[in-house]
Amino acid sequence: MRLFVAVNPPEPAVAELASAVHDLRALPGAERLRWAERPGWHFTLAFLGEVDEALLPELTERLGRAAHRHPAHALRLAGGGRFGDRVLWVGAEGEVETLRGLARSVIAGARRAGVVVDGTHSFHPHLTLARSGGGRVNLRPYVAALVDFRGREWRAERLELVRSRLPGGGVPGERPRYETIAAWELGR
Ligand code: 2AM
Repeated sequence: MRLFVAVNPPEPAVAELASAVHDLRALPGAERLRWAERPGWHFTLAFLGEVDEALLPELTERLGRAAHRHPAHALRLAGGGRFGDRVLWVGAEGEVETLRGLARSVIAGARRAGVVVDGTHSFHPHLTLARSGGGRVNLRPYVAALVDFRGREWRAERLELVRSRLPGGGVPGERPRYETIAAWELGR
């Protein structure tokens, strides 16, 4: 099964972001972007890819330990950026170092459980808002529109192991479905 490990912002922070995204969607070219669906907005700490179900018991054990070792921490959604012209994201401010440490433990734990985790990219906390489909869209105006976005503070308290089911029917524009299959309170 296809898995990733994430932290999800709580509803009040999501609602503020939704209002900023509503404005972004009025910018030129917005209809050509694939917008991530609001219920799935998350910070990916590690993308695990296809994981053999046999590894799940050890993986969940190790992720639970990683969650235990890092405290709940204060974050806010703030600013924006892009990965080339492919991905538009909103960033995080606050106790980001704690989130980074958690991501490192998650990756190390997953590896010890036998999962092959791509380690070529350094962890860059971001919540993906939109991806460019085939059509090239200049993302700079979107990033500029997010510069002043600074949401309320919230506490990252939960680590989640999420299953991603890719759309099967080949329906253009269909999004993956996310399902949390295990979760742990941080620092407990
Ligand atoms: P992204 O937000 O930067 O696109 C579920 O697909 C999550 O895992 C997404 O948030 C995605 O990050 C992340 N991810 C990281 N590497 C990925 C990959 N190779 N394929 C799909 N998703 C990946």
